[in-house]
Amino acid sequence: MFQLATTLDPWLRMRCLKNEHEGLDFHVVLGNEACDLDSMVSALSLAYYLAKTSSSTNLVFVPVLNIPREDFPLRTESTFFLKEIGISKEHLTFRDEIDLGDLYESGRLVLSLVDHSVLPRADSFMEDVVTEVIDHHVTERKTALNCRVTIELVGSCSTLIAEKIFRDAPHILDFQLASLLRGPIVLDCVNMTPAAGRVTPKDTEHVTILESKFPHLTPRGALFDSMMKAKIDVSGLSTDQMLRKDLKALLGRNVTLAIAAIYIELETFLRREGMESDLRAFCRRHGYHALIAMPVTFTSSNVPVRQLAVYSQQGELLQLVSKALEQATNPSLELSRIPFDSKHITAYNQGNAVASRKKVLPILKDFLKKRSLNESGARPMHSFQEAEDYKGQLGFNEQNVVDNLEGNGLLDDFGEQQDNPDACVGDEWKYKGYPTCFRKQTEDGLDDEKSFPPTPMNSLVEGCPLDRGLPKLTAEAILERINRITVVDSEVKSTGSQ
Ligand SMILES: [Mn+2]
Repeated sequence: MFQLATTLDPWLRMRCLKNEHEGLDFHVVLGNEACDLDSMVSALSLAYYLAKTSSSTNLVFVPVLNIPREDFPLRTESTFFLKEIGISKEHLTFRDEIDLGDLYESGRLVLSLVDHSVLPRADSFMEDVVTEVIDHHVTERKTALNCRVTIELVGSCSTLIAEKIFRDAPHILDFQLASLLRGPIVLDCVNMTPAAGRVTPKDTEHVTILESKFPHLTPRGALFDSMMKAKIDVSGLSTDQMLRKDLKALLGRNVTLAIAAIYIELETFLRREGMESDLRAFCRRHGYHALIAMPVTFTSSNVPVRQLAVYSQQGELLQLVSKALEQATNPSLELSRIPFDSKHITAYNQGNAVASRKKVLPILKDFLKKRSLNESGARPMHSFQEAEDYKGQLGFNEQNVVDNLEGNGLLDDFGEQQDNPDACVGDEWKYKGYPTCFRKQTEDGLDDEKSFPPTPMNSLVEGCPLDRGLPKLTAEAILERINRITVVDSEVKSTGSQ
């Protein structure tokens, strides 16, 4: 990629020299807990803008990525993008590297929020130092005298930051900052394709200005394609990271199941060195009794190939879960055993290639419910109603532990998406970072408490458009899929999702 001397990365490096900041006050620009590309870029670019335009000498401006550093490698398109534009991840500040609570308590903190407008519950005590909000989601935030709120429902929050910079400080724009700002806009707006229903005239206007000022920016299409590829590239991830990238957990009474989407062939996955000890460590570390891995890959003609593996250290549980999946009829997964030499793993090819994780989850929920009922004692239920009532006491719930893979709408699941500008594309990781005591009544009448709001479409294994194959990244294929997205999206919206 064409590069010029830049000031942004060196500026970020200075943020890291913490001992330089003693006695200073902090103005932190905080992205949302999903820490998708848009959130990250909005935080970096707004903090840079503030630093370059502030006359204050006792304020240090710090963009903070609202995840632990440990989780950053899971955001594969963000790590890819930063590398492309020459910003070192060593120069970033993550949430676990700055004690915001401490700064707040000592009266040294000011906050700007980008790509979200209200602090999550765990952070809400800092609400009174929020002086600025820039967001592109529908919000219930009340305007307050001491807080400047800019909310516009554009395709990408980065558009709003770009607008601010064009308007107030065009002189700070250099090649790197322009590259930085354009990336999430192109990604969130599905390569600025109107049919995707995400791009607004303001997004297009600002991308066009950036491109006219910096004609050597990577062509849009190539940038979009490479970011899409990076999104599902798990080649650099450890087993633990690969499993955490797109994970759901089902909590039964005494059993917790993890269901992980993975994007490489099962054989390749299982043959990784030290795999069994990795799986054991993964389950132990996160408290799972069994893991169901659901690889999805694609043939050269983009037909999805699904496989499935069950892992558990507990022989009986392994057999029971495997049997439940083998014998499922609604739908039948059409599993055929792949010989694999381990007493802790059963491996399958899944003949039913449209049975996504969304279809597999109810099978496993059902398994957990029956198991809990069996364990709950010998007394038979006297009526169906009694059994139904009893189910409510099982303490069964589903936990969405996906906190990354901001799938792109082209690839993702539409079942649980939220009515927000990002839900369709780009950064639906948002809202999925940390527990928010989210409750919703599920269709089976159970009060389904999740640590996270519903998964917006974010997973290659969840189903929908991807069931028909990985999108070919040609203009025609994108348009064709986008038409589908638009339809599904409006359906979801009309049902009042969220
Ligand atoms: Mn966003």
